[in-house]
Amino acid sequence: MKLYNFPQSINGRKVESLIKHLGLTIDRHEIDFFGGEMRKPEFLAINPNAKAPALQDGDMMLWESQAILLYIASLNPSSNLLPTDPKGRANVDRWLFWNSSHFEPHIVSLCFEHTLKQMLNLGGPNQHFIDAAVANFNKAATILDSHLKDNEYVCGGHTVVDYAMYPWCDAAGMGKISFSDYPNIAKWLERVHQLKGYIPMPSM
Ligand SMILES: N[C@@H](CCC(=O)N[C@@H](CS)C(=O)NCC(=O)O)C(=O)O
Repeated sequence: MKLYNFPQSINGRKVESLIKHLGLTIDRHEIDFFGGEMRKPEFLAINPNAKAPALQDGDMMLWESQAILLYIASLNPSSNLLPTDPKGRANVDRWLFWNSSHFEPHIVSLCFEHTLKQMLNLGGPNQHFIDAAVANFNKAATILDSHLKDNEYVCGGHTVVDYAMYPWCDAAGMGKISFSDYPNIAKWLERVHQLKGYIPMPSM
């Protein structure tokens, strides 16, 4: 197995966390992000989306960080990070789909508008996008905060979902948002920071 990633990739940290948690030794290719490697045909053959992370396992090229999490966890069932009973698995899928549809994109938009755009010389923040993303972030964070009031981790016990969700939550400051109004999310994040697979934010 070979992981294609670059150190600043927040989505890549989801996968790196699971690999660290499981203590797996895998091959790695560090992508030259700033040198434009992801736009080259060789990388587009691995991930046509020109994004990291991507995983190669034999003849399979797998992209989308959460799909990679599910794949690696399913190869390591003894880790108990991916329930095998249908209801437990449906619960994991539900929160992963919710994360990628209703939660993470708003954090990503705010990080992009406030920080990443300037870093990549793509112009200044767009207030219209910011207002919409803040409203949507607050709506989703209210739901997650209420859920975490009675759950130690997102799916009760620790699962791949915690590794899928924490890296963008850690990046919230780049999007000028915080979890100070969401104490149960803040406490969950503190718990995740104690887990074996936790990897702190690199400098950007
Ligand atoms: N939904 C994808 C998002 C991947 C993604 O956006 N990765 C970022 C790094 S965190 C990237 O490669 N961005 C480069 C670009 O968009 O040019 C996933 O979860 O893997």
